[in-house]
Amino acid sequence: MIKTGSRRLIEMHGFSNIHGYIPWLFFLPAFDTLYRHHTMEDKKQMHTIPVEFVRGIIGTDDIMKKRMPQIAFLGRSNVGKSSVINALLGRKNLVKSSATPGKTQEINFFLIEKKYYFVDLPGYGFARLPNKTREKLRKRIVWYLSEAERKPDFVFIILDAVVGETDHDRELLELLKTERIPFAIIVNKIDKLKKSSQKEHVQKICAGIEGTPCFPFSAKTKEGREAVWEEIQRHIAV
Ligand SMILES: Nc1nc2c(ncn2[C@@H]2O[C@H](COP(=O)(O)OP(=O)(O)OP(=O)(O)O)[C@@H](O)[C@H]2O)c(=O)[nH]1
Ligand SMILES: [Mg+2]
Repeated sequence: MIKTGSRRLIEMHGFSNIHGYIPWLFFLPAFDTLYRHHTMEDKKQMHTIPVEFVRGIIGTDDIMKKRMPQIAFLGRSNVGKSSVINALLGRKNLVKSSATPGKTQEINFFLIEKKYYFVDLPGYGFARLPNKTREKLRKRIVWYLSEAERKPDFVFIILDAVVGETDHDRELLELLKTERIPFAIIVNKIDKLKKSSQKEHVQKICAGIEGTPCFPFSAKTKEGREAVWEEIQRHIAV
């Protein structure tokens, strides 16, 4: 029965001739890409990207031996690193965010789709944090970027759209360049800017960090989510 059916199909489409397969073979990767893109979009829309909090670390840990890509989120304290991760994953409180700077103190690993990690880091350089806490967090970040067994595969540096780039950000950019870690900028909290001058303002911030992909974003309104996801897709290669 099946044989008859498939044979008829073969005859109808001329597939019995081996040359008939060749043009179709060229289309297959394109179909595959389209299909994968489509399902990823659907998952984001439905907030069903599988996420699992693995653990928070403060130094050497077995998780660094895993071969899965790490996408890290870095930035000044209170800039919205944890909120950006929540917005990207379509969750409200997966990652704890807070109006009090210094909320995230450990290096938190989230396993996404069982294939790659989002890494939420503590913030740096918040003047109102006690010196001791600031120094401890700074050391933790430097360890992760330059001394750990494995470096992040890609880093998003998050800037505050109202504040722009600070000396602390510049210091971090230099470190990333020295360590040859690829990075992009997310300009977060654009909802706080006046609509009329938003574009110009963000462009000015981005222009200061020439040659680096730069994404306007709002964790509050979720604006910019798609563009950031497209960038992530380029670096997870799974
Ligand atoms: N208006 C607005 N507020 C935001 C946005 N993103 C974050 N926030 C607020 O900024 C504050 C800090 O957010 P977090 O996500 O905790 O910031 P963080 O960078 O993880 O902070 P630390 O863990 O302390 O370094 C919270 O009160 C958030 O609600 C945004 O896009 N727009
Ligand atoms: Mg945080």
